[in-house]
Amino acid sequence: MRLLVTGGAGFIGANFVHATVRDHPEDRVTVLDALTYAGSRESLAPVENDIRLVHGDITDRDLVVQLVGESDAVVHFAAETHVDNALAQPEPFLRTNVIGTFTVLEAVRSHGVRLHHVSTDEVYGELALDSPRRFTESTPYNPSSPYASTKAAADMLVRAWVRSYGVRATISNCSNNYGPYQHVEKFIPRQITNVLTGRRPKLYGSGANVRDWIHVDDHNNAVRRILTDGQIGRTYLIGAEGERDNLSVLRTILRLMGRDTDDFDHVTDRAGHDLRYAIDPSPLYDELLWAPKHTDLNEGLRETIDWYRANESWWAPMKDVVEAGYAERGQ
Ligand code: NAD
Ligand code: TDX
Repeated sequence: MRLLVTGGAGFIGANFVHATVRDHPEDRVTVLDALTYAGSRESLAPVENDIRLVHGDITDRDLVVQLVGESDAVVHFAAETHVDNALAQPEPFLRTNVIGTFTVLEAVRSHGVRLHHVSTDEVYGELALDSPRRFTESTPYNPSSPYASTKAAADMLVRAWVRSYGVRATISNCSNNYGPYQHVEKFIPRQITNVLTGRRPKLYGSGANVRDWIHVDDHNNAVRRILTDGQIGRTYLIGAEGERDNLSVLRTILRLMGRDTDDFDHVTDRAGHDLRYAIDPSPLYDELLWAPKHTDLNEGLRETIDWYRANESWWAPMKDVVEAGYAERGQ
């Protein structure tokens, strides 16, 4: 398969490319990535001789049409992804997440190419902490943040292009990922690298907010399964039943790193901070016979801490800039 991977120099996309090169050497992979602050060539260094990396923007219509025309399938990861950045400056989220997805859709429409669109559980809004409910594919969209609303808009465009133009697309909405190559602006890598650089971890509000954690390799395995066996037009929710509140994730990190579990700061809470996300992944288990392999979050965190310890040269150049931005916002 000739695969075009948008956003393949970012966290999840790079891990997807690594797994594809490892598990499907018969595939030919092209990455299209704008190499924004969130993307890096270094994340693809281990596979640089096995893939083609095109430095370009998903809103560049001519480039996207050309690359899609050379592909059998597109896996669309490229997006602006950080909720705190969206709150501070939403415009790039509109451009990349909405116009960028529109551009990809028009290109797959003109060439009749298969598309898998990667999205998030944040489109569903928040659940109450004590609710027995979890998100399913029929949960109504109710996005809270500028980030989530642009991802919701993109999902709606994909659904409309399937129905109106017969585009062969699937959508997945996944829960919070963790693992190697995640940007240090995000919760887990931020706390690990704060400890590694002698800073104190920073918890928003009381830390009662719950996220449903999944290892990035499990997410990517599910994406691959949907790409090959998924039903066109369907939405699949991807999750690994890893609900945990932020305070307990932070305390686990501190414990695994040999620190006092109270050795952190409470900082200004995120505006509109969603309380809880939780995915019901049973259709993926029952219909596509998928199951996560990384089911022990503590073990996954231990491996992730080891990765950040061993790969300081990957994250250190971004760390001071990210922390300066957080400090300006009182976080
Ligand atoms: P990331 O921010 O680490 O990477 C995004 C990548 O997209 C970067 O390499 C960046 O350079 C690239 N990019 C941004 N704008 C672009 C543009 N205009 N043109 C081309 N490339 C551009 O993000 P991630 O965490 O790897 O997320 C990947 C996808 O998965 C996103 O669509 C996100 O919404 C979705 N998702 C993420 C999570 C999570 O927990 N991280 C969970 C569910 C879904
Ligand atoms: O320093 C921090 N302290 C803190 O308490 C940061 C950066 C975050 N948090 C909290 C906010 C959230 O409740 O931790 C939780 C996770 O925060 P993020 O890593 O920013 O993730 P989240 O907002 O949940 O969104 C992530 O998962 C869904 C990704 O960034 C999205 O791209 C994805 O769609």
